[in-house]
Amino acid sequence: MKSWILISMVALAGIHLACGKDEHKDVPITPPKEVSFTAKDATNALNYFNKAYYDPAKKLYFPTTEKNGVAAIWTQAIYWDMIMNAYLRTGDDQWKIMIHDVFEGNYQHYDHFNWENRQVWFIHDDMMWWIISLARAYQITGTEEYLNYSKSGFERVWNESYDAVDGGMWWDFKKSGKNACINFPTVIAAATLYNITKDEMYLTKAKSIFEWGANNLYDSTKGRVADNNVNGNKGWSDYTYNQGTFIGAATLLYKITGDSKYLGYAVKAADYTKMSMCDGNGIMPPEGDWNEQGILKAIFGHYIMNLVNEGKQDQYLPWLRKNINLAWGNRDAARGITYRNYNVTCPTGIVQSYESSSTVMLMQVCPPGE
Ligand code: 7K2
Repeated sequence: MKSWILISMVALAGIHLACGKDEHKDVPITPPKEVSFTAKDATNALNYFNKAYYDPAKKLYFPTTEKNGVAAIWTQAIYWDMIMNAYLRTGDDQWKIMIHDVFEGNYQHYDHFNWENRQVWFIHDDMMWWIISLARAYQITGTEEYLNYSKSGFERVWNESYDAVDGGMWWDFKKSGKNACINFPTVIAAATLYNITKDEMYLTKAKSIFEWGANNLYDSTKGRVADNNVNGNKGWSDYTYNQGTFIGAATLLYKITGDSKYLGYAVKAADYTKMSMCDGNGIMPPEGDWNEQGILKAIFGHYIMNLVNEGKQDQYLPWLRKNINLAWGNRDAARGITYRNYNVTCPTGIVQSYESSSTVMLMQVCPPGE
C-alpha cells in the first residue's frame, strides 16, 4: 500500500512536471492584446530595447537579438534620436549620459566621423541621417563638437550630391537616382542647421530641395511621396519613412516661414499615410525584413509627432496610440521587445533591432492617452 502511494506520488509529480513543461512550450504566455500604454511603459520599452540590442562595452547597437556585429550605420543615428527623445520626454540624466555614450561609440567605430572615408560612407543618405541627428544632439546638449560634425557633413554631402543643373540631390555616389531618402532628410538637416545658425544659406537650400522634391517626388493630389526619381520618372513605392521625412521637412519650413502651404503639404502627406498605407483598422504597414525596413516607422513616428506638436495637428494622436497599444500589447513577453508587424505577437526567436525599434520610438514621442 505504502509503495503504491509512493509510486503514485512519483508518477503524479512526473505528470505534473511534464504538464508544466508542455504547458510552457505549447501555450506561449501572451500579454493582453488590449493595452493602454503609460509613460512608465515608454521607459520600460526603451530599457528592454537596450537590454536586447545595446552593447554597453562598444556603445553601439547590435543588428539582432543574437548580439553579433554592428547595426547598419544609419540606424545607429535613428537609435540615437530615440535616446534623445527619451531625454526630452523624461529629463532623466541617464539618457543624457547615454546621448554622449552613443556618440562616443559611433565616433570610435566610424573613423571619427571622417566624412571623406569612402569605406565607412558609401551612400549619401547614410551620412544625412547622421547630419540631422548630430544637429539635434547639439540643440539638446549644446556640445559644439556635434554641431561642427553636422556642418562639415552637410557641406561634404551637398558638394557631391546636389545637382546644380536640374536640382535635387543624388542618392548614391554613382548618381543613379534622386531618392526621397536623401532629398527630404537634406531639407530637415538644412532647416535644423538654419534654426541653429540663422545662416540664410541653409534656409535657401532647404527651400530649394523641398520645392524640387514636391515637384519631382510627390503626388500633390494624393499626398503620396515617391521613393525615387530616376531619369525624370517617379518610382512609386510607398514607405512610411519617406512620408515621415516629407512631413518633417514641411513642418520645419512651416515653422520657419509661417507659410501655411507647408503645413498643407504635411497634413496631406500624413492623411495619405493614415488613409492609404494602413490596413482596415488603421494599423501601419509591417514593411520588410530587408534594408533595415523595420526602422522606417520609427522615422515616421518621430516626424509625425513634429507635425502634431509644431503644427498643432493632434487629430493624429488616437491613430498613433492605437498602433502603439497594439504593438506594445503584442510584445514578446519574455524580452519585452516589439515587432515590425504590429498585428502579430513578436516572434520568440531571432528578431532584428530594426524590427523592434519603431514602437519604442513612437512611445518616446507620442504622449499616452488619458
Ligand atoms: O532603394 C533605396 C531607397 O530608395 C529605398 O527607400 C530603400 C527601401 O532601399 C534603398 S536604400 C536602403 C537604405 C540605405 N541606407 C539608408 C536608408 O535611407 C535606406 O533606406 O528599403
